[in-house]
Amino acid sequence: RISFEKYNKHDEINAYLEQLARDHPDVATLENIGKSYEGRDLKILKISTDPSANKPVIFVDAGIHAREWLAPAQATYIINQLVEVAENRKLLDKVDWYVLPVVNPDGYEYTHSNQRLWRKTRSVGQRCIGTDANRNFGFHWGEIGASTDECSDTYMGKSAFSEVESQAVRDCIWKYKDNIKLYLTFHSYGRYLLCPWGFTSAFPDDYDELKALGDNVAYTIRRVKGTIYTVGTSTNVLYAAAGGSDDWAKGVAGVQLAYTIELPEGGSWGFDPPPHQIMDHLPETWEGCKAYNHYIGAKF
Ligand code: 0X9
Ligand code: ZN
Repeated sequence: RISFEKYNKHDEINAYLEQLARDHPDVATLENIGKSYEGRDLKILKISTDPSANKPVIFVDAGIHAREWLAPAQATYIINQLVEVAENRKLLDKVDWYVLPVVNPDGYEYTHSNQRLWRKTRSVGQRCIGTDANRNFGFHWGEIGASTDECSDTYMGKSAFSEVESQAVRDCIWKYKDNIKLYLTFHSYGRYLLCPWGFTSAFPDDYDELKALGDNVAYTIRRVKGTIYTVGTSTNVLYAAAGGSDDWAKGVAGVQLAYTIELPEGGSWGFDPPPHQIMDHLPETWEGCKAYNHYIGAKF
């Protein structure tokens, strides 16, 4: 059984996915989408009551940044709710969910064993280790808010998609791009619902829809216990940073609706709500996910 009273290691999360695929083959299927730099399996759980029905897909990933521990916990909780809670099965009538809980397992494990605030991948460079995988996607790569210094926490990488982890996310989204209608990538912290673009202050031409949906989700979350999210484009409400997965999903793969969700802060550094506070956060965000689910089910 998975626990949300602690932060699970990568192998515990993957073991949970394996167990769900074994115990619930009617809704949960595992797909290996590659390996991390250090050789850890990147596993995506496909949640569908009828894979042949070509339903719209909500694609979720988390943990692209190693230290943002609440994000993999949130993704795992979404899986738990969709697969193990009977009353939530109805959410799958019109929608499939694909969830990759830990994009960057090497970094995630490193934050458990060595350095709590590590952010990047663990690929070995000339002088320093790691690339910021969320500066490594190939859309306006390196144009703004990314570093060419290998040792920087926001290092963009030696080329677009230099990292096997960003390649794996790219290839998986590309493979299912005709069905993916919504891309959610979980980060922390700051309580933001960010939509493209992150590489320019210009607004996408369908910004009104992105903003209205984001506002609806933020309102849904706020109703739970008052947590307030800010909604807007990355550049306009946070900062400009090119090479993010959200911009690539929308700008290249054509996933119209894409959001980076910055979960709430906690603990000493913002990235580390103590274990007993994890469950203060996950259920309210899940309510927001249900609002997304409803929108996608109604629209497509
Ligand atoms: O800087 C980031 O990658 C994200 N914030 S974080 O504090 N989790 O590092 C925001 C990414 C927003 N999206 C783009 N800039 N494309
Ligand atoms: Zn992040």
